[in-house]
Amino acid sequence: MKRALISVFIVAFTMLFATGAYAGWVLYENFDSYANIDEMKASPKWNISEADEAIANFSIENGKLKIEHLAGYPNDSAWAQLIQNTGKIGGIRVTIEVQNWSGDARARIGADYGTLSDNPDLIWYSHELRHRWADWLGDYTEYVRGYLGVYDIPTFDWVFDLFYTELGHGKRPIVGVPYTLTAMFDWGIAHYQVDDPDDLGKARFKIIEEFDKIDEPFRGIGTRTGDDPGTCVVYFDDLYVYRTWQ
Ligand SMILES: [Ca+2]
Repeated sequence: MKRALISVFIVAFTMLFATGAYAGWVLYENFDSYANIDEMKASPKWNISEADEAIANFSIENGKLKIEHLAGYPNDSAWAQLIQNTGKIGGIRVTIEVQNWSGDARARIGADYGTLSDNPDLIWYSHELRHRWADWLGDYTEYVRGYLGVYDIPTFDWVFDLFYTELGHGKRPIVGVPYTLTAMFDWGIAHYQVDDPDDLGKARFKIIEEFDKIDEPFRGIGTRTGDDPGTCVVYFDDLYVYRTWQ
């Protein structure tokens, strides 16, 4: 009986690897091969639009992607969008280092989680480093923020929140320290985790709403400022993606 069971496993694993099916973390980009941003933009892995370049300067510096969010663009996002087989990207892990920031500023991972099943409203996922004014503190504060919420399609107006978390609020400085953020958005779970510079913990949310996947969902890394228009200079490096089953 045991022997038969082992044989079944051997056959199953052989089929698995013979078909090339694979799930797990793989390096998507380390930015080391690009001499400049034009080479990165020519890669089949990335899209940086003219609209993104209007509000932020993108460049390659020391094997990292540098994004400088310019002053005077409140509530605007600048993205480097992953475009290679995005339907099979169930997670993104990337190291983000903030050189400086002011006002309401964020450096983040963003993704379409899916759409609600009873209407086309979008479930939006983000995991980010954040700098903002805190009334309770009478000063600016910075922290890691995880968010999941529903937005109307086609207006992209906010409809309701699904989940919000803050990891390590005020425990560590952020400027000048590389943070490795793990974002996962598959299997009906929204997962947020910080491993470096310290284990700042993790948070998970189980989506109970019925939802559908999107064929070519948005996956990106980038910057944003809010109502209190800020600026930021941020480096991204060593980006891994979680490839789901083929
Ligand atoms: Ca690099």
